[in-house]
Amino acid sequence: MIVLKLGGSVITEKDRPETLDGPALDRAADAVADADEDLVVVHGAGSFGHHYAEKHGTSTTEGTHDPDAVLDIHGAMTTLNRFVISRLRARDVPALPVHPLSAASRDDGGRLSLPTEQVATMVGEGFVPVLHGDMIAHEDEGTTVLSGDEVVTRVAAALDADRVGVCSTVPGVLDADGDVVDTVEAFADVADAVGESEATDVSGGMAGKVRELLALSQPASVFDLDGLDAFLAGEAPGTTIHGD
Ligand code: IP8
Repeated sequence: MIVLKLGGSVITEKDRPETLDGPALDRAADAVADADEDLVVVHGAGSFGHHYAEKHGTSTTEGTHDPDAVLDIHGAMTTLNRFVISRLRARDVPALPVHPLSAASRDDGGRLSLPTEQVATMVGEGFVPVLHGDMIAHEDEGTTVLSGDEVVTRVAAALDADRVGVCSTVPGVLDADGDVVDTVEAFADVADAVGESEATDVSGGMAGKVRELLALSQPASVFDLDGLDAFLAGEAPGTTIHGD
């Protein structure tokens, strides 16, 4: 089973609020429709979630108790989720939505609880669950942002995924010269090179992604849309991140 993240910056116009990158989403949906293995898809926020999260001053650690803020961000994410599902359904992919706000939470130490039994059962029944970054309840903070990368690592670990793929706007983790790093085994390998994401991103850009993926026991690949078909065919395009 593969857990595939479609980066929010890939499937949306990241600098234009709530704007889909339709051709990019079509390419991703074509690749998913051609995949032979069981899949769980997770998508990021791009311009649907990050602008609202920034507007309301919330992030993975800064909370909000304002229900309208939560509804703005969650509403934008469920809109994007509907777009993703409908493009997958148009290609006969048996995609079903799973919204983390309804089930996940963090305790006062920031530890995440994300039930995954329904995701496992959906996969077992032949569906392709489609989860996303979201707002979730957070003890003493109200609500905070749950990044798609956190969803990826939790689902991959809980369902014992064989491989994890992160489809990004860059062809892999880039070193200081802009070249793709083949393999990352420790954050220190790339700490100097992975800065913050340029566009609005409240959940840590490439640095956050690498940290999340290093925590996995499964190998994870970071690649761009050009690498997606190869990844789904069993190859390891871009950067491979091996945790311990
Ligand atoms: O794009 C962020 O998810 P990401 C989710 O995977 C929200 O970092 C709601 C901003």
